[in-house]
Amino acid sequence: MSRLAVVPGSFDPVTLGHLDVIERAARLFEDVHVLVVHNPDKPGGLLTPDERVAVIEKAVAAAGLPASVTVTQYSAGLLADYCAHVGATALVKGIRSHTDLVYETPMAIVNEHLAGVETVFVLPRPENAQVSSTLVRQVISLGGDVSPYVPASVLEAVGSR
Ligand code: COD
Repeated sequence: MSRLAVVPGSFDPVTLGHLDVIERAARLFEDVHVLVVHNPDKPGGLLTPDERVAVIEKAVAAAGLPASVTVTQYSAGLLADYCAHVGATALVKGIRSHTDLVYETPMAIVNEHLAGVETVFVLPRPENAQVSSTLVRQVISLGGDVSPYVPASVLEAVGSR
C-alpha cells in the first residue's frame, strides 16, 4: 500500500519555504496532498482559497514535482478528519524555528490521538527558513519586490490584479 502524506497550510500565498517542504514530502512519500486549509486565526487574505490552489498547482508543476503531488482545499472541519478520510499516514510540517515547534507540537499530539496520524517535521534549506506568508503579504502591501521569496505563479497572480 502506498503511503500518503498531507502537507497542510494557509498558503496565503505559497512561498519558496512551503515549496521546500512540499518537495521534501514528495521525496519521503509516494503520494502527497497539499491541503489549503482555512485557518480561522488568520482572517482576511491576499488570495482566495481557489486562487491559492491554482497558484500552488502551477508552482508544483514548474518545480517538476511528480503527478502524485496534488493540491486541494478543505474547510469542513478538523484536519484529523481529513487525514482519516483519505487514509493519510502522516502530516508533513515545516519547522523554521523553535517557535514553530512550540506551536506545532500540541497539534501533532492531538492529531495523532484523533486520527492516528503521525506528524513529520522537516527543516527547510537555510535560505528558505526565514520566509513567511505574513512577511510576503506585508512587502506586497507596501509595494516591494517579493520575487526572491515566492514562486513565479504568485507574482503572476498578484500582478494580474
Ligand atoms: N520553511 C519551512 N516551513 C514553513 C515555512 C518556511 N519558510 N513557512 C511556513 N512553513 C510551514 C509552517 O510551519 C506550517 O507547518 C506550514 O508551513 C503552513 O504554514 P502557513 O503559514 O501557510 O499555515 P498556518 O501556520 O496558518 O497553518 C494552517 C494549518 C491549518 C496547517 C494549521 O493551523 C493546522 O494544522 N491547524 C489544525 C486545525 C485543526 O484541525 N485543529 C484541531 C486540533 S489540532
